[in-house]
Formats: sequence, C-alpha cells, structure tokens
Amino acid sequence: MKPYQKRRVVYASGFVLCVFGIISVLTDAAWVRLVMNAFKGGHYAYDLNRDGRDDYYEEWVGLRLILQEWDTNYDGPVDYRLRALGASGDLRDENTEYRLETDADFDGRFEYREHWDGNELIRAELDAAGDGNYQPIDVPDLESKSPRSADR
Ligand SMILES: [Ca+2]
Ligand SMILES: [Ca+2]
Ligand SMILES: [Ca+2]
Repeated sequence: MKPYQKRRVVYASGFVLCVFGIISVLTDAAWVRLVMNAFKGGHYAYDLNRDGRDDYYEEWVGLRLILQEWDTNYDGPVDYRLRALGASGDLRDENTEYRLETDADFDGRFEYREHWDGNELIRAELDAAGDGNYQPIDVPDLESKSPRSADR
C-alpha cells in the first residue's frame, strides 16, 4: 500500500468514527440500548463489587427501564428494588409511578415499601410483623428526595 493510500484509510476511519460519535450523541445513544437488548433480552446483571457474583440487575423493555434490583450489602439476596408502575413505565421518566421496596435488616425479606408518583411520595408502608401485611406509616421526612435521583 502506498503512503497516500494509507493516509486515505486513516482519514476514512477517522471520519467514520466521528460520524459514529455524532450520531451517538444526537440519538442519546438509544440505538446502543436497542442493540444490547437484542443480544441480552433486556436483562442486565452486574457484579459491582467484583466478587464473581452479580449484585445489581436491570430490566429494560425497549427503551424503558422498568426494574432495578440491588443487593446493597453483597450477601446474595436482593434488598433494594425499584419497579416502574403505571402508564409510562419508565424509571427514568419524571412522571412515572414506581414502587421502592427495601430489606433494611438484610434478612432476605422486604418489609418496607414506598409508592411514588413522579417525585411525590404517595405512601409508605411497613410490614412490621413480617406476615406480608403492610401498614401505612408516617414518613418522617417527606422532603426526602426521590430515590431515583440518588447517585449509585
Ligand atoms: Ca458481586
Ligand atoms: Ca443483600
Ligand atoms: Ca427484612
């Protein structure tokens, strides 16, 4: 290959990469998600603490993120669950309803849950007896921010 041909290849590759990057930004990289979904069926599991066991899980339907599960203390059972409810059904959507469930004492059983409408907390419930019956409770801090805005 002659030097000017090599240059052409380099320029062409650079151009393709630039176009690729620009399209990614313009489309919010949505197509990446769709391509990944095609391979993974919308189910994504991650091993955040790198102990060889998956501890964070996401479920997507198309471009909608509908479920997040997290084993926050890395002992195996999931203790944090965020599930999209309602029409929009996208956890990233400010207007969607969703339910947060937590297993705060890490005994493998969820006992606390919150129902959110967008950024508004509708109700909080506690299953104090552990029999599956949730009782409404007062939320000490109604100003607490939506769990979706928390960094992870
Ligand atoms: Ca892990
Ligand atoms: Ca756990
Ligand atoms: Ca528990």
